[in-house]
Amino acid sequence: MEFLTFDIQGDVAIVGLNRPEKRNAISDRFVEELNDVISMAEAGAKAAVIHGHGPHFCAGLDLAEHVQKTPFEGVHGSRRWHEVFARIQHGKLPWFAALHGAVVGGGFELAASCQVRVADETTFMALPEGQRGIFVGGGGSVRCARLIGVARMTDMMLTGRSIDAETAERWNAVQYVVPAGTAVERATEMAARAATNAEITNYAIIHALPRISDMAKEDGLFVESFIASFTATSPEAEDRLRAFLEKRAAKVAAPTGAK
Ligand code: 1HE
Repeated sequence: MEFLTFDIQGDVAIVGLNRPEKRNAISDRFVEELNDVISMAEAGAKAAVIHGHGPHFCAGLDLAEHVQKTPFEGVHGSRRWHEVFARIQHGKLPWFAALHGAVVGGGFELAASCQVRVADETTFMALPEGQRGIFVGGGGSVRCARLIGVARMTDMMLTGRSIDAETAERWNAVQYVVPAGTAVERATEMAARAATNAEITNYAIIHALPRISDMAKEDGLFVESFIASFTATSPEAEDRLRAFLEKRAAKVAAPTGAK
């Protein structure tokens, strides 16, 4: 592989963006390779971590490639990002993004496709499209806006403002802030834990929650009942519920104090 690394640790696929000399900028071929790696992860793992090699997570769109496109090629290019990132957001696996350094433009869009974002303290996030004379095209107007809200995204795009990890957490752009250099380790621990969940429940979490949040309240509640019943009557749920009642399953633990 030219742009990515792939490894499996237990049930967790570890995907590394590996174009550090260009700060992991995403070209068309990079997107195609990511698509292939998603298939590899789905075939061999129950959860996945995505991180960046080198000093940054990802500098977004490969700007050198972008300037050579016709308008229509640009539309197809953006739609391809949508297709591939949708395989992360609504695929078979929960994805944990381990962030450090720049998480910029398309890098933020990629991180926003994952279900959980773990940022180390060096992380900064920005949407510099306004400065470059372009617009988000990797799903940001939907995914980033739903995470941080339209007003904050508008501010980031108009002013070119860059936010640090603490602000990103306050704004809901990431769920965890961890010490520098530990994001991959923490994300991998969480992914390994998620991999032990019932597969059908993980699938329901990934697919149902974002869809239900887009629905009207009554529709969401109606859909929830079907998913709740479908999961609870699966053989796996019966085994797990029996294990709890027979005191063979772990209890819920109080938080340990670690953030
Ligand atoms: C790149 C790219 C890139 C770096 N496309 N080549 N993204 C941006 O507007 C972000 C542009 N990048 C930066 O602001 C900085 O590179 C970083 C803050 C991310 C990192 O800074 P630094 O000092 O560590 O690295 P550098 O020296 O700026 O970059 C190293 C090399 O990577 C350099 O090339 P070189 O030939 O001089 O070694 C840079 O030109 C190159 N490089 N970023 C191409 N993005 C689907 S729509 C999504 C829309 C967007 O993503 S817009 C945001 C684009």
